[in-house]
Amino acid sequence: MSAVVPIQIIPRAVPAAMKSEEDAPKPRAAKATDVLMIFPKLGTWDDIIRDIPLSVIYASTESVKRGYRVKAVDLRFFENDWKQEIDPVLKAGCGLVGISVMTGNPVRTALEVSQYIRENYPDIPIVWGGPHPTTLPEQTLENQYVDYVIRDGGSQPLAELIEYLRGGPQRRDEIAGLAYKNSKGEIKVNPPQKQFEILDYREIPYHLIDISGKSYNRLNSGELVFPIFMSAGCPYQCSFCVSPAMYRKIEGKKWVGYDAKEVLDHIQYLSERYEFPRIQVYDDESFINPKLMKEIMEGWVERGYHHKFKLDFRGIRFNDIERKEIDDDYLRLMEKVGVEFMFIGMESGSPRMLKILKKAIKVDQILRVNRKLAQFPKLKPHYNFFCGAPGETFESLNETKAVILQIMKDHPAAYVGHGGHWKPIPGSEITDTAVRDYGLKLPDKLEGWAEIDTLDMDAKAPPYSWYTKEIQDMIKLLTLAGMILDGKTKDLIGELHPVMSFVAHALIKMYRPVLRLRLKYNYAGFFIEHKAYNFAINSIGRFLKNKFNRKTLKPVTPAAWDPSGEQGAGKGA
Ligand code: B12
Ligand code: SF4
Repeated sequence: MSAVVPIQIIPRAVPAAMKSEEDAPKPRAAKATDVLMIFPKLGTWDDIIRDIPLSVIYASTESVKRGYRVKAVDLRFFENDWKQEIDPVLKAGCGLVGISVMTGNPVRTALEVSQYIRENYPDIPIVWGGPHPTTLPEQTLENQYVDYVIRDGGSQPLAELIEYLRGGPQRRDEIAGLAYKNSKGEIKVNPPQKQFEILDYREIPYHLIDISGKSYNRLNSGELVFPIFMSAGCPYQCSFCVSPAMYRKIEGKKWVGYDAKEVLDHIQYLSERYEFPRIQVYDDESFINPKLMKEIMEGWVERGYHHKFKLDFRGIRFNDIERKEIDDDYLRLMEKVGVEFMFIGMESGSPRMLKILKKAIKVDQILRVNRKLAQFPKLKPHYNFFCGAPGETFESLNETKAVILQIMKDHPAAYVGHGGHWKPIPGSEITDTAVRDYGLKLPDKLEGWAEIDTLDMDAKAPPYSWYTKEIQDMIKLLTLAGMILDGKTKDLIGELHPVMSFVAHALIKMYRPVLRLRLKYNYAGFFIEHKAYNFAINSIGRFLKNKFNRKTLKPVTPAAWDPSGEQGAGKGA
């Protein structure tokens, strides 16, 4: 293997008549593959939620429409053999490699892939897209292995970048959302896109990935959960979330609901091509316009989808459920539709923390809505919360504890999240607060963000200046409460293994009174159960890894690519 080759910027001669180097003839010609889109390994999440890599599919839409040769590979299905998988494509000639990157562990694996490509195929440019580079384009580009960043929706800018690289008339300084290093090595960040990227479902190139429940499912259940959007954007300003920063660039309304008929036709279109029993709406906020959602739900029932699919929402808020339009009839309609899991952000049970988090909800509202939902047993609320954001104290955690216990009492079938430590996600307002007011040091290099991963329940508490031993103990207690007091752990294990489920059920039942006593006295001394719990979770992780045989589950490989673009488009192919 050759040594690390830093970015090669070959200065181009600029004829005098041209305005800038952007006008200069481009050096590249059409390649066997115009872009190889890569979804990297995420880490622990890969065995828990392995959803379709929608990011690389959506971002390829305009490129496929224009007839560019696009291949996609999902590295979650490979161990160390991922290099053999991408080598043939890169060797045959590839104009660009695109990688989709979220903050945390995906940064590590995306860097590993980028380094490999740079070292072995130094002429192939690399573009990163996704939430991480979107919020930190400059720092991402400072890394020697990243040549381009595309911020926000990737479809249009990616196609324009390909056109530029193929030597077409496209200028790269005119591609909205693109950031790059110019010929002097300076980082240039073009103005962002100012409209939401709303794609025509007929043009989304789902065929780039071989979609089936065998490969894409949760906890290796074999059940394909098809993700779709019913709206774009979110008008709220929660301080812990990246959405406000992302949507600030959008001109006009920060939320757009999709046409009801188009949403229903999209589902029809998918159901003719794939087999899936469940749909998850990936929207940030689905209920800004309850009338529109009602129209979708009525159409859903008219078309008989309620006999075919379960429907889960991840963007639904406590205040939505208290709107006057969302009355009992509305909730009954949701039950009829087959709505099951509703992920509702509670975030904290402390009035002070809710203010800091700018969640725009109140504690009494949380409790009221929970009691209301208890009357609709088919709807399963899953209330997410987290601990330890700047401003958190032992008292505020105590308030969260009280709310969790009350929720469980009022609605024993409800789920609460697993808690866990707050992490500084770049772009969120509260991350800036932590830096400004609490002296938190953020990674000054791209690779540092790989350490900011949230799925580390057993890891040591983060070294935040506002953490005390009391806070850390309380977070341990709440994390265990979030997993043990509701039926989540038992239900999840039930899906994995009947014997394991029976044993887990018995243990959880025996342990609950002990945990309740601990919670009553806020006592986290001799916390061997916490260690035992982490051990059990890690064992389940290993079990899942073994059960998920990557070699036999590989979805479409670049080598199997068919220029007609038809591969994998059949039902559960
Ligand atoms: C599904 C999902 C997950 C899944 C993973 C998806 C999968 N395929 O299995 C799981 C459960 C693993 C997950 C985990 C987490 N997630 Co998440 N997740 C989402 C969610 C709901 C949908 C992602 C998605 O597919 N969107 C649809 C696609 C089309 O959008 P997209 O990914 O943004 O892609 C577009 C552009 O970004 C761009 N693009 C993306 N990739 C590329 C690549 C190239 C080359 C180009 C040119 C363009 C491009 O083009 C696409 C459109 O054309 C989003 C919220 C949302 N509505 O998007 C949050 C979101 C991505 N998650 C977020 C967070 C905070 C997390 C967690 C940290 C949560 C936690 N508490 O643990 C973890 C950390 C992940 C990790 N370290 O591994 C944040 C982003 C934070 C960040 N900076 O990365 C989001 C935006 C939610 C939010 N508003 O806060 N998540
Ligand atoms: S947490 Fe949800 S409601 Fe709040 S800004 Fe983010 S997406 Fe919107």
